Amino acid sequence: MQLPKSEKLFAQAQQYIPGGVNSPVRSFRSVGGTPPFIARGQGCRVWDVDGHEYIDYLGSWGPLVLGHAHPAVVAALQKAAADGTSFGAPVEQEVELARRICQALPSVEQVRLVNSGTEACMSAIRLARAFTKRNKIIKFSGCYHGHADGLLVKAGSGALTHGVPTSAGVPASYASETLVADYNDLPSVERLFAAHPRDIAGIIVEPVAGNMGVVPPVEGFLPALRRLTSQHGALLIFDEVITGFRLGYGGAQGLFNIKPDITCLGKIIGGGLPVGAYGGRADIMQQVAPLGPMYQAGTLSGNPLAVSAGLACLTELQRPGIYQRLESLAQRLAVGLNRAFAEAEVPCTLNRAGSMLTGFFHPGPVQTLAQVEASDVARYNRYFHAMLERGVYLAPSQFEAGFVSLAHTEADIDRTVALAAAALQAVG
Ligand code: KE4
Repeated sequence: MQLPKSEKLFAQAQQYIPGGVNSPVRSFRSVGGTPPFIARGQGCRVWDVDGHEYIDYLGSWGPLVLGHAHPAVVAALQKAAADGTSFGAPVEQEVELARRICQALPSVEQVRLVNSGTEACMSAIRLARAFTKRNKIIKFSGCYHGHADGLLVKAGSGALTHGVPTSAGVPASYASETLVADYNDLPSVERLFAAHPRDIAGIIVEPVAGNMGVVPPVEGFLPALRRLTSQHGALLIFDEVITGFRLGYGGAQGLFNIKPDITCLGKIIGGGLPVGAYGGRADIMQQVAPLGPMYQAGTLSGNPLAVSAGLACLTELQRPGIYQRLESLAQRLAVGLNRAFAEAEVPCTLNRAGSMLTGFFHPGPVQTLAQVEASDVARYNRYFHAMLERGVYLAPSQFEAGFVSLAHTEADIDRTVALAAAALQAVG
């Protein structure tokens, strides 16, 4: 596929920006090739600077559940911008967004708005430590909670002792307070609690993993985490940056009927603008400055521009039948793709939770990171490019989630399925 303008821009970008991107996953390093520079989006489509049109299943990694440039979001932004974008002072809109979040998530009695999912998760961990006065945190390999130092950690050799950094620049001492368990593997969590019965402040978990590709929790996994944390005086932190308002208006916690102690949000609550949030039980949130001793702050937190986009998005998501529509479109896509993979006799396991999905080039099942890592990445990468050349933009990594939006139609889904069949024929 000819991308002359994108190639020129990418070369220029690499002069001024590390790797030419402001976030590594956009670099196409996982799938190879030059990332198309996007000129504009409208509904479920984006166009690159060379004029190629794509049906978009990336959706900016999750925020764009309404699709691109939704009229209600654009109007809200135009109105807010005309009145000033940020004051560093309380504004009415941030109260309304906080109220909507608390109304949507019964486990969240108070919430603090921040500017990214990273900030939300970083702050939630600090809060769990402040509330419990303990230091250790359990995370799961394959789950991602942003790039705060203590979260860029993998299991160390002594898996029961402490984690080791996965990034340069993270001191071993920072990683040492993070313990790493295996997703969907309850014994790996029980062993950590047995080894550290009174040191664990909390567990942070993606209730449906999206950052190793989509891996839903196996039956009983989340209730067991709820039981274990309660038994040991630790807090359960649901990282719903992806799943919040994606899997339903009540998020994954509503779908699975689990009440976490702290919830992290991002992506959809900003409607495509930078907004994150963390919230939970009132007695826990009392720790947060200026009420309590746990400090967290942000110049642009709750700014009227970003919050107005988030409010417009949540208003649309409260319309009757919205999530049934989303489910119907996503199911149509899953059925179609499974049929295309079967007809092409390509071993592929399509994991889906609502409108987030990943096709693993793996015979299945895919319920653990080890199984994810056994996927045929080279085949995924060939399929990715074959789809891109046919005008379908998938997640540029086998280990990321794709998303259906409310802007996709049955015709878009059916076209995607037909193109997938052609792509599979082409790449084998
Ligand atoms: P941000 O700081 O990127 O807003 O959010 C971090 C984060 C936290 N928790 C979960 C479950 C997340 O998925 C993320 C961010 N997700 C990645 C994609 N898997 C964002 C894309 C990127 O890094 O550019």
